[in-house]
Amino acid sequence: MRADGIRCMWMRGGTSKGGYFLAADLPAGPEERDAFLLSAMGSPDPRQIDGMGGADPLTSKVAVVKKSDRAGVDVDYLFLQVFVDQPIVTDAQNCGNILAGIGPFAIERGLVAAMDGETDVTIYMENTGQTAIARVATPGGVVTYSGEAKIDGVPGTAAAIPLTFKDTAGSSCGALLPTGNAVDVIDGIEVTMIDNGMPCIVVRAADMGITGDETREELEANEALRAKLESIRLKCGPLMNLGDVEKKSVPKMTMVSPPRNGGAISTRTFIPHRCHASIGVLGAVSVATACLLPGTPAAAMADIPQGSRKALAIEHPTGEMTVIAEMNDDGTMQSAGILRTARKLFDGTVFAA
Ligand code: NQM
Repeated sequence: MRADGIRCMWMRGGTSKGGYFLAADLPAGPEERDAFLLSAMGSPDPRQIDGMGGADPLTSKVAVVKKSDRAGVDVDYLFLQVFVDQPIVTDAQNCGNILAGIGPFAIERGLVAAMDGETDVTIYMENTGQTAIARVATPGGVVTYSGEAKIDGVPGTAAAIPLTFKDTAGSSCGALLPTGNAVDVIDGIEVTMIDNGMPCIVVRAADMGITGDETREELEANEALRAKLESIRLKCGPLMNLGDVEKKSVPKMTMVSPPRNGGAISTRTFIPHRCHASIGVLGAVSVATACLLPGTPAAAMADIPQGSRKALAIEHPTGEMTVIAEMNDDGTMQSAGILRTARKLFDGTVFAA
């Protein structure tokens, strides 16, 4: 391993946290790279005691960033999920929360020149081959992390980083509805297999034997629920064009129930083996999209605002995440916007054992 360590910035991106690297600083070969990242995070170990990871999939994440050669794109972003308790590093999913830190990181590392005021950073998401635009606060041409924006699941306030996604349908599954159906029946349960940026399986909470009011801890302690979710997930993986998903962190499992607090819908999400403390960004976009598809279990219980610009508050265990959906005339989603924040936590050198 490398006694000299690798340059890295640790950041909170949205409601997640992880290490942000320049691609050129990491070993080029995926095997050597992944071995380094596993060791740096302290995986596999449920406590990640010998590494930087926070013993939670939401804090065991990595971003690899480089200047882009693509027309109209500033940087390329590869997301890597480092499993906590298994020796797995996977690029099989994207992450919209870690995405929130990419704009500031790219400016801080000199990959993108900042404007005075705000700087738009166009980001190619290598995992799914799609682009997002992040707007970063840069007063005087310098990134600022402090501001008045509040996102549920993070204490305090910070500078707003609005993210906009277009054309995220079929990001990993090849189609918004990979089976061609808005509803399929798996293990006797009606499911919506959907991918508008994140492969998700949306089911009624009641069909899974829960109310949807449970805490993350209560749901994680429910072994019977977890077994039912995993059985459905393993059957859906190949149907969603994801192959065998036993060792993959997709598809995600979202259980929906009617909104409690004036939002569009209430959710509890497994990602896929731990329960999310809130909900993922692209996960929320995909669930919001299911709410807009007539005939789905989600649509039947969702409270959907009128108009071609819809604010859909996706309720989750620690509050809500609002998806701003711009609709096409035919009722499909043209683009999705989400407000996030990020914070630089440390900038230095991270070491493997
Ligand atoms: O769906 C967790 C997160 C995520 C993913 C997960 C995410 C997204 O909250 O875009 O942000 O579902 O693994 O970071």
